[in-house]
Amino acid sequence: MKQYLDLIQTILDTGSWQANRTGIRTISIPGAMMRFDLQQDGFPAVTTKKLAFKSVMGELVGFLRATRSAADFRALGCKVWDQNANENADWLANPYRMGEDDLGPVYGVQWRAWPAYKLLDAEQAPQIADAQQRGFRFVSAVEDEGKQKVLLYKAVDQLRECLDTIIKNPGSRRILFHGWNCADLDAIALPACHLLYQFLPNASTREISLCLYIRSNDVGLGTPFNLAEGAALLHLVGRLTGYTPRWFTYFIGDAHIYENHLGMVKEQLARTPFPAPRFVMSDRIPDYAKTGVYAPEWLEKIEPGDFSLEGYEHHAPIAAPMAV
Ligand code: THF
Repeated sequence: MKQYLDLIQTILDTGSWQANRTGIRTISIPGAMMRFDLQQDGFPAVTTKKLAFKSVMGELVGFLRATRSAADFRALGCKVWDQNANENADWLANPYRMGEDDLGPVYGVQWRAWPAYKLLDAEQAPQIADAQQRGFRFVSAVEDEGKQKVLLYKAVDQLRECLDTIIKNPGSRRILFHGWNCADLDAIALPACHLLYQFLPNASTREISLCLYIRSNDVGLGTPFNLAEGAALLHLVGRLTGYTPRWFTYFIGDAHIYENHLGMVKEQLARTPFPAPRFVMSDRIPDYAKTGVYAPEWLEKIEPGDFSLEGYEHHAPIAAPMAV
């Protein structure tokens, strides 16, 4: 995958060194972009080292199931959350941490069950009725700053709502889900890195694209995972809604390489990339384009083994430590 190697080279050539929360310095550039045509270019799996594909798909399935425990990620074949759950001193001391392996309401919780509250004036009956009609449930009557209010709550399944909109209103430019919940930043092991996913279906071409924004990306370890996850998610959403996955555009805010990953990335620059593999999804996932059956429950039913790579040629694995 040439774009990944170009990104590494650009960071090494033009980046600046900086300290950060982990104690391991990074060289970084502010702002980077990669764009893949999934029809022409194949699947964006790194080939200049071995991508831990099973682990990546385990993580994606964990997100889709709103997982908040490193133990649940492990059960899905993904160990990359263990250190963030159990080795970060700030998180270990955080009162919101619910014991061993807990991560708090990370990624999937926000994707599938974003906690939404409304504190409405008790006299505004039409507003209360409208909220209830949209799925908010009454929690309690409260007095706030001398006024009578009602508190309503809803867990918003942002991802499901994206799929519904792709089906019903593909021209919408609002088909997105967000992982950055300001109100929960104090209660999680790690604020979301990949945080904004926007789907762009086109009902004329029957193609669907994805723009992903990542505020901070560990180019040595995180980027290969997040690239594969975004592309796999676009394939899955396309299958469930009847669109062919097309453009995957990947934006990074702080694109960085940790000092102790320099050997790994330089070794990759010395290797010649192989042609991209093909991404294959199990036939048991209903194809909306063929069956006309809308089955969004597959967002939860999917298993890591439903995803595989065909013709994945790669260089030898390179191990590197994750900065905590
Ligand atoms: N913290 C840091 N420092 N970097 C990250 O990329 C990162 N993440 C997630 C949360 N915190 C982070 C965790 N994602 C690996 C891969 C993804 C991670 C964390 C670690 C990793 O070690 N990969 C190895 C082994 C994989 C395996 O065998 O399972 C690899 O070779 O790819 C960014 O989302």
